[in-house]
Amino acid sequence: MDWITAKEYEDITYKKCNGVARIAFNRPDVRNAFRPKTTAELYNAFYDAQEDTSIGVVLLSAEGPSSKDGVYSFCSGGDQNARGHQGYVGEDGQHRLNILEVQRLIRFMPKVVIAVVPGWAVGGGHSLHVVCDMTLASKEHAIFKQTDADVTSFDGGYGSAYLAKMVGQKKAREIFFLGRNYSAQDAFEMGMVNAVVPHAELEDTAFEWAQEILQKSPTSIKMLKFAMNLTDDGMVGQQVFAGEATRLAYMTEEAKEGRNAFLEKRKPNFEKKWLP
Ligand code: S0N
Repeated sequence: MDWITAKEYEDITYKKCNGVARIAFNRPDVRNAFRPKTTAELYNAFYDAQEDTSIGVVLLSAEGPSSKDGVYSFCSGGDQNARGHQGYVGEDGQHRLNILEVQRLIRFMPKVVIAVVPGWAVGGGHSLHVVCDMTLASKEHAIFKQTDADVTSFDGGYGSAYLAKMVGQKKAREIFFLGRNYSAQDAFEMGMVNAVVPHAELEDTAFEWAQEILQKSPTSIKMLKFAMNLTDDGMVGQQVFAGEATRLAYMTEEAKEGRNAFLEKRKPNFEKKWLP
């Protein structure tokens, strides 16, 4: 794979190759915790990947291991050093909760996002893997854990309620109420990991999965993602799905006639085809 750096950042790396974008946490010495700078960079990179028509799949991964102790991590959630009284404090002194904006972008972007988990996925880092469309995990090093109730910094949205839809109510409550460690195999058996992969093959496997998806019809993939989101996302899910239905309608002769008739100040002449 010949990854090309798409943009230089401080807290993440961002590369592209053959229809795939790879966005990776790059603070391995703090288990890839995110601070406001990290979330701003993530949002910027995800938005770029969404807008780039050559990109069909995004991998959310992590650099590592830690230079201090050789431990691998995906993400350990919000950086507790940056945490103030109302959120996470950035260089501008403002308190923000902007990881939720990143979650929404992952959730609503019309492309598949795969979490590639090489090590610890903890707290808000666990929630990020939950919100991704699929998860691949390192057999040797991935550990899934929810510490939200230990540090009073909890995700009551996708991270918990959507997780419960994924693994079932009892298991989700166990994950949050006990805060135990779960291996990649445990997570696979619960249904929150798609595949357990030998560590050395993790990134290649993620790239291969992406290449398989890229062979499919982009419209089908997008509509299927939005359809599967819809029932859990309420009116916003309907809005996202319906927006794409409108786009498809724009492509019909009927829609062209409706627009042209308005611009030409005449009555539309729809060919009356009330298809069954
Ligand atoms: C990941 C854990 C389990 C790893 O344990 P291990 O291997 O024993 O390593 P440590 O020695 O603990 O850590 C190594 C070094 O990394 C630093 N570090 C680790 N995690 C963090 C972190 N999250 N923030 C800051 N630093 C971190 C350690 O301090 C240590 O540094 P040194 O070497 O200098 O001693 C373990 O590390 C762990 O439990 N980490 C904390 C996990 C955690 O509690 N995360 C926060 C959970 N909450 C959220 O993420 C909230 C999410 C969120 O942002 C949100 C969600 C919904 C709505 C709003 C929000 C919002 O607030 O925005």
